[in-house]
Amino acid sequence: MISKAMSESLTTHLNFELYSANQYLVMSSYANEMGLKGAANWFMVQYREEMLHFMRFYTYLTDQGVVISIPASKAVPDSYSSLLEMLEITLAHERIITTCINDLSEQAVVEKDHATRIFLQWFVTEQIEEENNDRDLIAKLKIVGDNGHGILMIDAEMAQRVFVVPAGSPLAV
Ligand code: OFO
Repeated sequence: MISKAMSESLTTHLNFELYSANQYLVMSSYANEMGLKGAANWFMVQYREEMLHFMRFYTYLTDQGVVISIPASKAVPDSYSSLLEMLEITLAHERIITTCINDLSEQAVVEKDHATRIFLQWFVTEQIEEENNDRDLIAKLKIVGDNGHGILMIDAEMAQRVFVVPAGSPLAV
Protein backbone atom coordinates (compact mmCIF):
# COMPACT_ATOMS: atom_id res chain seq x y z
CA MET A 1 0.00 0.00 0.00
CA ILE A 2 1.23 3.45 -0.87
CA SER A 3 0.14 6.69 0.82
CA LYS A 4 -1.63 9.47 -1.06
CA ALA A 5 1.26 11.82 -0.28
CA MET A 6 3.85 9.37 -1.58
CA SER A 7 1.89 8.58 -4.75
CA GLU A 8 1.47 12.31 -5.43
CA SER A 9 5.19 12.93 -4.98
CA LEU A 10 6.05 10.02 -7.29
CA THR A 11 3.56 11.24 -9.89
CA THR A 12 5.12 14.70 -9.79
CA HIS A 13 8.50 13.12 -10.34
CA LEU A 14 7.22 10.94 -13.19
CA ASN A 15 6.39 14.19 -14.95
CA PHE A 16 9.95 15.47 -14.36
CA GLU A 17 11.25 12.35 -16.09
CA LEU A 18 8.99 13.13 -19.04
CA TYR A 19 10.31 16.70 -19.09
CA SER A 20 13.87 15.31 -19.07
CA ALA A 21 13.02 13.11 -22.07
CA ASN A 22 11.53 16.07 -23.95
CA GLN A 23 14.55 18.21 -23.17
CA TYR A 24 17.02 15.67 -24.54
CA LEU A 25 14.90 15.02 -27.62
CA VAL A 26 14.99 18.75 -28.46
CA MET A 27 18.74 18.87 -27.76
CA SER A 28 19.24 15.92 -30.12
CA SER A 29 17.40 17.79 -32.83
CA TYR A 30 19.41 20.97 -32.15
CA ALA A 31 22.75 19.13 -32.22
CA ASN A 32 21.75 17.51 -35.49
CA GLU A 33 21.09 20.93 -37.00
CA MET A 34 24.50 22.14 -35.74
CA GLY A 35 26.08 19.32 -37.77
CA LEU A 36 27.06 17.43 -34.62
CA LYS A 37 25.64 14.00 -35.45
CA GLY A 38 27.50 12.31 -32.60
CA ALA A 39 26.01 14.70 -30.04
CA ALA A 40 22.61 14.18 -31.66
CA ASN A 41 23.06 10.44 -31.09
CA TRP A 42 24.19 11.00 -27.47
CA PHE A 43 21.12 13.10 -26.66
CA MET A 44 18.84 10.61 -28.45
CA VAL A 45 20.21 7.80 -26.27
CA GLN A 46 19.65 10.06 -23.25
CA TYR A 47 16.07 10.66 -24.40
CA ARG A 48 15.45 6.91 -24.63
CA GLU A 49 16.94 6.36 -21.17
CA GLU A 50 14.65 9.02 -19.72
CA MET A 51 11.63 7.37 -21.32
CA LEU A 52 12.68 4.17 -19.56
CA HIS A 53 12.94 6.10 -16.28
CA PHE A 54 9.46 7.45 -16.93
CA MET A 55 8.20 3.91 -17.58
CA ARG A 56 9.79 2.65 -14.35
CA PHE A 57 7.75 5.19 -12.40
CA TYR A 58 4.66 4.46 -14.50
CA THR A 59 4.93 0.70 -13.88
CA TYR A 60 5.63 1.11 -10.17
CA LEU A 61 2.68 3.46 -9.67
CA THR A 62 0.21 1.40 -11.70
CA ASP A 63 1.35 -1.76 -9.88
CA GLN A 64 0.44 0.11 -6.68
CA GLY A 65 -3.03 0.90 -8.03
CA VAL A 66 -2.29 4.57 -8.72
CA VAL A 67 -3.78 6.30 -11.77
CA ILE A 68 -1.16 8.70 -13.06
CA SER A 69 -1.85 12.23 -14.24
CA ILE A 70 0.15 14.18 -16.81
CA PRO A 71 -0.50 17.91 -16.68
CA ALA A 72 0.55 20.12 -19.58
CA SER A 73 4.30 19.94 -19.77
CA LYS A 74 6.58 22.98 -19.45
CA ALA A 75 8.06 24.09 -22.78
CA VAL A 76 11.62 22.99 -23.40
CA PRO A 77 14.18 25.61 -24.60
CA ASP A 78 14.95 25.04 -28.27
CA SER A 79 17.91 27.30 -28.84
CA TYR A 80 21.45 26.92 -27.47
CA SER A 81 24.71 28.77 -28.02
CA SER A 82 26.95 25.69 -28.08
CA LEU A 83 27.31 22.02 -27.25
CA LEU A 84 29.00 23.09 -24.01
CA GLU A 85 25.92 25.09 -23.02
CA MET A 86 23.66 22.11 -23.76
CA LEU A 87 25.76 19.89 -21.51
CA GLU A 88 25.94 22.47 -18.74
CA ILE A 89 22.13 22.70 -18.81
CA THR A 90 22.01 18.89 -18.81
CA LEU A 91 24.25 18.66 -15.73
CA ALA A 92 22.30 21.35 -13.87
CA HIS A 93 19.06 19.52 -14.70
CA GLU A 94 20.43 16.14 -13.58
CA ARG A 95 21.55 17.67 -10.28
CA ILE A 96 17.95 18.80 -9.71
CA ILE A 97 16.76 15.27 -10.52
CA THR A 98 19.28 13.86 -8.00
CA THR A 99 17.90 16.19 -5.32
CA CYS A 100 14.35 15.09 -6.18
CA ILE A 101 15.30 11.40 -5.94
CA ASN A 102 16.96 12.03 -2.58
CA ASP A 103 13.88 13.90 -1.32
CA LEU A 104 11.62 11.07 -2.48
CA SER A 105 13.86 8.53 -0.74
CA GLU A 106 13.74 10.60 2.44
CA GLN A 107 9.94 10.76 2.26
CA ALA A 108 9.81 6.96 1.82
CA VAL A 109 12.02 6.47 4.89
CA VAL A 110 9.91 8.87 7.00
CA GLU A 111 6.73 7.05 5.93
CA LYS A 112 8.37 3.63 6.52
CA ASP A 113 7.43 2.86 2.90
CA HIS A 114 10.15 0.30 2.24
CA ALA A 115 8.77 -0.79 -1.13
CA THR A 116 9.17 2.74 -2.46
CA ARG A 117 12.55 3.17 -0.79
CA ILE A 118 13.82 0.00 -2.53
CA PHE A 119 12.24 1.06 -5.85
CA LEU A 120 14.11 4.39 -5.67
CA GLN A 121 17.46 2.75 -4.92
CA TRP A 122 18.08 2.07 -8.64
CA PHE A 123 17.68 5.79 -9.36
CA VAL A 124 20.05 6.81 -6.55
CA THR A 125 22.83 4.83 -8.25
CA GLU A 126 21.80 5.86 -11.76
CA GLN A 127 22.14 9.55 -10.90
CA ILE A 128 25.82 9.12 -10.01
CA GLU A 129 26.46 7.83 -13.55
CA GLU A 130 24.29 10.50 -15.16
CA GLU A 131 26.14 13.37 -13.48
CA ASN A 132 29.52 11.76 -14.07
CA ASN A 133 28.92 11.39 -17.84
CA ASP A 134 27.95 15.06 -18.11
CA ARG A 135 30.90 16.30 -16.03
CA ASP A 136 33.29 14.27 -18.15
CA LEU A 137 32.06 15.78 -21.42
CA ILE A 138 31.96 19.32 -19.98
CA ALA A 139 35.59 19.01 -18.85
CA LYS A 140 36.69 17.88 -22.32
CA LEU A 141 34.70 20.63 -24.05
CA LYS A 142 36.30 23.24 -21.80
CA ILE A 143 39.75 21.94 -22.74
CA VAL A 144 39.10 22.24 -26.49
CA GLY A 145 37.26 25.58 -26.24
CA ASP A 146 36.36 26.91 -29.69
CA ASN A 147 38.70 24.55 -31.50
CA GLY A 148 36.52 22.96 -34.21
CA HIS A 149 38.77 19.93 -34.60
CA GLY A 150 38.57 19.25 -30.86
CA ILE A 151 34.79 19.60 -30.85
CA LEU A 152 34.53 17.16 -33.77
CA MET A 153 36.69 14.66 -31.87
CA ILE A 154 34.33 14.89 -28.90
CA ASP A 155 31.39 14.59 -31.30
CA ALA A 156 32.94 11.38 -32.67
CA GLU A 157 33.18 10.06 -29.10
CA MET A 158 29.54 10.94 -28.46
CA ALA A 159 28.60 8.99 -31.61
CA GLN A 160 29.77 5.80 -29.85
CA ARG A 161 27.10 5.92 -27.16
CA VAL A 162 24.69 3.01 -27.46
CA PHE A 163 21.27 2.65 -25.89
CA VAL A 164 21.24 -0.42 -23.66
CA VAL A 165 18.08 -1.59 -21.97
CA PRO A 166 19.00 -2.54 -18.38
CA ALA A 167 17.86 -5.97 -17.21
CA GLY A 168 14.39 -5.90 -15.68
CA SER A 169 13.38 -2.68 -17.43
CA PRO A 170 9.78 -2.06 -18.32
CA LEU A 171 8.77 -1.52 -21.94
CA ALA A 172 11.76 -0.16 -23.87
CA VAL A 173 11.13 2.85 -26.10
FE1 OFO B 1 18.42 11.78 -16.30
O1 OFO B 1 17.53 11.09 -14.94
FE2 OFO B 1 16.04 10.24 -15.22
O2 OFO B 1 16.07 9.75 -13.49
